[in-house]
Amino acid sequence: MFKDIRGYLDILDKQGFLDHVTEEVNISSISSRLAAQEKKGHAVIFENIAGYEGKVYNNIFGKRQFLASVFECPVEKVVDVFGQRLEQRITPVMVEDGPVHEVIMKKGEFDIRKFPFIQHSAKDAGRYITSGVVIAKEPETGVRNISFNRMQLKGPDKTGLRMSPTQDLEAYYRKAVAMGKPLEIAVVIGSHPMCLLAAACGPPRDVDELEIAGALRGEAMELVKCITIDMEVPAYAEIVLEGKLMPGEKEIEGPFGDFMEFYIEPMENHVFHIDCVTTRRDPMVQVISAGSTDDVTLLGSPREAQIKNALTAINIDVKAINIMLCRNYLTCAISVRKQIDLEAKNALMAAFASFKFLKNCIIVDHDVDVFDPSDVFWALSTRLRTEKGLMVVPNAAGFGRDKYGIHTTKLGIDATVPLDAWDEFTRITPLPAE
Ligand SMILES: Cc1cc2nc3c(=O)[nH]c(=O)nc-3n(C[C@H](O)[C@H](O)[C@H](O)COP(=O)(O)O)c2cc1C
Ligand SMILES: [Mn+2]
Repeated sequence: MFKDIRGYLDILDKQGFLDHVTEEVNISSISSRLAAQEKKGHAVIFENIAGYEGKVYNNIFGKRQFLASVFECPVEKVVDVFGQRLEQRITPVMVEDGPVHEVIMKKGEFDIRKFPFIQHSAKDAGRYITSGVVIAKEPETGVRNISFNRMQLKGPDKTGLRMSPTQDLEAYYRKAVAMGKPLEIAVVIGSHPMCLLAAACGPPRDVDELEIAGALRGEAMELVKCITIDMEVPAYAEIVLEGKLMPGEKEIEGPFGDFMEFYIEPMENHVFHIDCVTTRRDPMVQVISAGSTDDVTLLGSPREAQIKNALTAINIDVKAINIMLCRNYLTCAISVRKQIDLEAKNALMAAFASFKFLKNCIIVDHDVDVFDPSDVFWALSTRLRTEKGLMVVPNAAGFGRDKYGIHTTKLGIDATVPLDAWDEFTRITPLPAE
């Protein structure tokens, strides 16, 4: 497998899926250009940003088929390979040195604002680090955690940092505070795609997610020791910020446009103090807009694997699953080959049980293309028997930032054909060509 993000971008480039923007661009124009790029479905790299050091890349998961390059399997097999590898662990290996230490800058020698991190949405508080993978250690056991956390640029060596109360990182931080010490963290920018996926997948607490990154890659992550903190980071990353969160320190952060396409109000959040920055030569910065294909792929694709595993465990014959149907991971369409007439309801219960944030789930037959929203809506309008096919679960735990609150009502829809009625429900097909 490719070693780092550069190797991955090379693959996309060879496939004709990486657009190079070589003309000089203004940093404030990048956000709207990303939206256009997303429609096109190609990854993009901005190579010349006026007044800034380094390149910016985005849309690395621009098409679902890109995941086939990441997992080195046909696109329809990604969910299975992902599901199998999520169950495995490969312990990282320590290496003496790595490209991420080609440039080392101590406090006073760097200004993180010189990197081309962008402002993503019109009303955001400013420029943000959006692709930062935070590595932290459980203060007592030393078990590593990796997670995404947005960071608002606040100074040459300071950012705001948002962690939700349910994140493992927050639990580690609370423990450090109870022990009266700062929580050291390393923030990785320019990660291997498997490292990004491992950071987004949120397994049960106290699993070293770098072992999951290794398992997803099928080979151990190579790590180097940090310069100023007791932490290990991927040797082939683009940029690492080393520093700490001080006990009890909070400041206003935000507003910030999130993946549901609403703004999060300004709030008291943590502060990240940076002591050292290390980079490769000519480092590249990944930017991830909230609600973009990259964001939704990172959030959604591990959940597809997890939900499919849960359905397979109760013998539901899943043909395909798409949790990115509505540009987030709150609504899922699943096509199944039904074996028992009412088992779509069991499939719905398993799906809701296996992923708490899931708000709506639609089960369709195997001949419906869950990757084509119009086909899913076709099934709703032709095969759903509304009086029988709805399953409403009032007031279950859902996604915390749902505008209607964390207790949401879940809607399950069985839009499948009664097993004994296939003769009437078989779709027309074109006359085969001679
Ligand atoms: C691009 C991106 C940005 C994210 N930003 C945040 C964030 O700012 N705060 C947060 O709590 N979770 C954020 N998440 C979700 C966490 O990464 C995710 O919940 C992760 O599983 C948490 O891991 P942990 O529970 O092991 O700490 C983000 C996810 C993605 C893909
Ligand atoms: Mn974790």
